[in-house]
Amino acid sequence: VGYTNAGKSTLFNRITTSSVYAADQLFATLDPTLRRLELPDIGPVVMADTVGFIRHLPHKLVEAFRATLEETTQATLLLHVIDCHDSRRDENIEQVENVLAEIGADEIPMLQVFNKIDLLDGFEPRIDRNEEGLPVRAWVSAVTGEGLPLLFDAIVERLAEDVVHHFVRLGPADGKLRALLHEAGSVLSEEHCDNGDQVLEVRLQNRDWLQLLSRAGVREDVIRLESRPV
Ligand SMILES: Nc1nc2c(ncn2[C@@H]2O[C@H](COP(=O)(O)OP(=O)(O)OP(=O)(O)O)[C@@H](O)[C@H]2O)c(=O)[nH]1
Ligand SMILES: [Mg+2]
Repeated sequence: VGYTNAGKSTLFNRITTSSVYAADQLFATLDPTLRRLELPDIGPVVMADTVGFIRHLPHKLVEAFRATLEETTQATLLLHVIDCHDSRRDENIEQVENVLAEIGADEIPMLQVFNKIDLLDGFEPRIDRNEEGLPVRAWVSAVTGEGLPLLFDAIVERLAEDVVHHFVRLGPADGKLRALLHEAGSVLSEEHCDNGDQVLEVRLQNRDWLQLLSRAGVREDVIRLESRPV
């Protein structure tokens, strides 16, 4: 997300098609604004490019954009792309944060991306962290590529916060959950038990895990194993 002209699409294309990452990551295009990528220790994720926000978005327009922006509210991590060279940088940040609040996306974890550092004199790419040591801001240039490896690591670090790794025992009635987990690319291994049950090793974002359980109508305490089966 970000103010219009901040460099969101440039960054999106750069990250998702860069030969550096493409070499050992698997990218598949789903839609021009959606790309699937495989992140180390995280698994498959979908990255989305969004429409730019503008100042004084009329309330009617906010309504019209609501469907598009719903994608934003479904995100696990928002990258707020900011043109750090723009004289209205701080107003733009505030404006975007206001729109995020308006669409109910202000509680979603966010990483600020201060883009266009090539336009600042002698500025080195870097990551700023909060008191807990979490990356909260990346200084990069989508055009020159400076800082993008740091940003990539910061994204992985922020997503890893919320990843769960479970072993689940599925019986014949749990076919729907099994299918959903496979569809999400979350199954690391599958073992067949003597009684016909299966033990699946899964890894995914906690919020996706809870959502899949709910879609399948399965209670977590019934299927989740407390420890790795031996
Ligand atoms: N100098 C410089 N220019 C950049 C950088 N990133 C993007 N731009 C330029 O900024 C302009 C806007 O880039 P886009 O990627 O289209 O911006 P956007 O945020 O997707 O814009 P909207 O989709 O309209 O919201 C283009 O002219 C880019 O070439 C950067 O790191 N440095
Ligand atoms: Mg764009």
